[in-house]
Amino acid sequence: MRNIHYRKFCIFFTLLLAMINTAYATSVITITDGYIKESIPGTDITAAYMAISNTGDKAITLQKVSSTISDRIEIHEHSMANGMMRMREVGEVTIKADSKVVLQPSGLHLMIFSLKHPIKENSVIPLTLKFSNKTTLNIQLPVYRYNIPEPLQDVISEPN
Ligand SMILES: [Cu+2]
Repeated sequence: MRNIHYRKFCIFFTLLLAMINTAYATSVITITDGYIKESIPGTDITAAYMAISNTGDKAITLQKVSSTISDRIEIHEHSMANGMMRMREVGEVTIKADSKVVLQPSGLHLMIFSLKHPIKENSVIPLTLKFSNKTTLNIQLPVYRYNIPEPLQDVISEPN
């Protein structure tokens, strides 16, 4: 019973915030500053970034990301290994209680593979985020040009 009520509350909040600006929130999770980079001509991959805030008193994990534009979205992290910038899949991201995690160029990011069509600046891309507290957030991210600020090569040279 309590759970059903909570979900209704989340949906209400998500819709309300979607109308006001590009922040998305449940009662404890807030997504801000989200964007996707324009896909690079000739490739079918790109990356998405955002800040995820958890104002609750328990850690919450982002477990899965999906979208109509791709069947393969992974959570990645950049790291330095032997002086080289590398990316690896981390599977999920945990946001500690009362904390914020920022997905940003050269750090954690959402790697989007096998785009079903190229994505261009001035469009908006839907993403669905599934969290460990049984919350699902549907968000819309603006598309920005790829020439800011992450080195292009990091997106192209995806190690498998
Ligand atoms: Cu990546």
